[in-house]
Amino acid sequence: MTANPPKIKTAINTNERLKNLKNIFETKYGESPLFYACAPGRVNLIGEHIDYCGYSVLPMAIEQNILAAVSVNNSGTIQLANINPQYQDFKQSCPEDITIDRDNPKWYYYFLCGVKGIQERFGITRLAGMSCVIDGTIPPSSGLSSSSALVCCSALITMEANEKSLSKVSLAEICAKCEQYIGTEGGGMDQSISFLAERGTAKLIEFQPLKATDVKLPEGVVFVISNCCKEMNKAASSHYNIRVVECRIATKMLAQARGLDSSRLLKLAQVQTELKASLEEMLALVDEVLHPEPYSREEICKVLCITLEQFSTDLLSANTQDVTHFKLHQRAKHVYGEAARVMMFKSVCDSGPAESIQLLGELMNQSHASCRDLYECSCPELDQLVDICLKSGAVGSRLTGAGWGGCAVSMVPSEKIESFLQAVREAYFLPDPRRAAMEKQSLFVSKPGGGAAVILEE
Ligand code: ADP
Ligand code: NG1
Repeated sequence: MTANPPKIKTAINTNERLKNLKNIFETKYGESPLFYACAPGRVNLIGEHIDYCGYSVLPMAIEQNILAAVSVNNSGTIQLANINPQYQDFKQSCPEDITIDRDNPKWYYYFLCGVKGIQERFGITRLAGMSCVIDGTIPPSSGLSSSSALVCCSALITMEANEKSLSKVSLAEICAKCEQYIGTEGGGMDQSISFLAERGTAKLIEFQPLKATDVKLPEGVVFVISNCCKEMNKAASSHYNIRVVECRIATKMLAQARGLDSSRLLKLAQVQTELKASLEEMLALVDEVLHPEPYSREEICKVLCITLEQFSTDLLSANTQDVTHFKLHQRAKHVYGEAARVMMFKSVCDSGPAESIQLLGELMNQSHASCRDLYECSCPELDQLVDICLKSGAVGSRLTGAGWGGCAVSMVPSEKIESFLQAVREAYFLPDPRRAAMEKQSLFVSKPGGGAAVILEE
């Protein structure tokens, strides 16, 4: 066992969930767990679909997490079970090169992503054998980062089981990379907040270098998460990677137009850095250089002076090979506008004038409109829910996470919280039996929670 952070100790007998997990573990494997690990999900308050473009985001960890009980042995085998019967048992003796099947993103592949990340980081040829039972409370495929919490938890478990030690920043960086083995070209927001979160504060997450700064949320408001009850599995669809690809192409088109070496640049933030321009100037540049009509492959290749084959291999991902048209103007407008909104949100939180709550609400509403109209990552259910939240007393409301389903986050004055919850319940959940059945876990207040940790039994 390593003696380095991140680690917390908890009084296991006072925690019903841990006790239950321990019982299930003992029944399943006939031994006691050696340690536990947990990694939280998150809600992103503002800054959507810009982490993979190199821009800062502003999430907070939520109480819901992935919790795992673990024992370690020298069998070289990984055995996984899940409290939720929807996720089947898994057992595999781990080779030096772990294979992740992108075409079939089963739950245990997310776990294996974390194992692979640590294995590669340390060049481990023979992994410690591990038996685990997983208990997750984050609604899956709902924009609250259940997949990343599973990857982060698995990396933490693998590090601990193999008696290695890493800083939280290194763990976050490794997990951001290794989750990509599942096929989604995500940014690093989810893994960063899962490791770097601290109870009681939201965080501004900056990339390159990765850094998390406390953001004090205003007094007198609470943040409410509501799930529109439509799931969207990122790895099993191409929506997400299409956006990543569109941003990559827009990067190259803008770079080319300004005489930069477009072959070197991959992210929209890099173009801004190279040009030493403000975000306002970047928004003007997008209007000047890119047209709103979708671009065909041929047009892009002509501008970038590349062949169709180079286009497919260098710019597209495996699951976007069939896409024929790309909306570059709209996507780049969203990214630069949203990046500016994040910085404004942070500075309003820092300066805290009396009217700040109204300003923060407006920024959240603008963010939703941009996600819906420019980035096209909302859906009718989310738009309806956001609308209902605003009519029910929220000062600001927006989709959170990848979108195309999943959750909205609303900022609500504390004194209105009960009437807000009741109004949303009545307007969105109760009229539909399926939603009504999911209401308890789909509408809740969220406070900034703590980060991932290994938990040792006392
Ligand atoms: P999210 O936005 O929540 O990260 P994704 O669609 O990217 O959603 O990932 C969801 C996937 O993560 C699930 O389909 C499942 O494979 C895995 N997952 C989430 N929660 C759990 C859990 N409690 N146990 C096992 N796997 C989980
Ligand atoms: P969720 O909502 O957890 O699937 C995804 C990406 C983030 C970020 C958001 C959109 C992964 C693991 N997560 O989050 O990096 O881009 O969408 O802001 O790909």
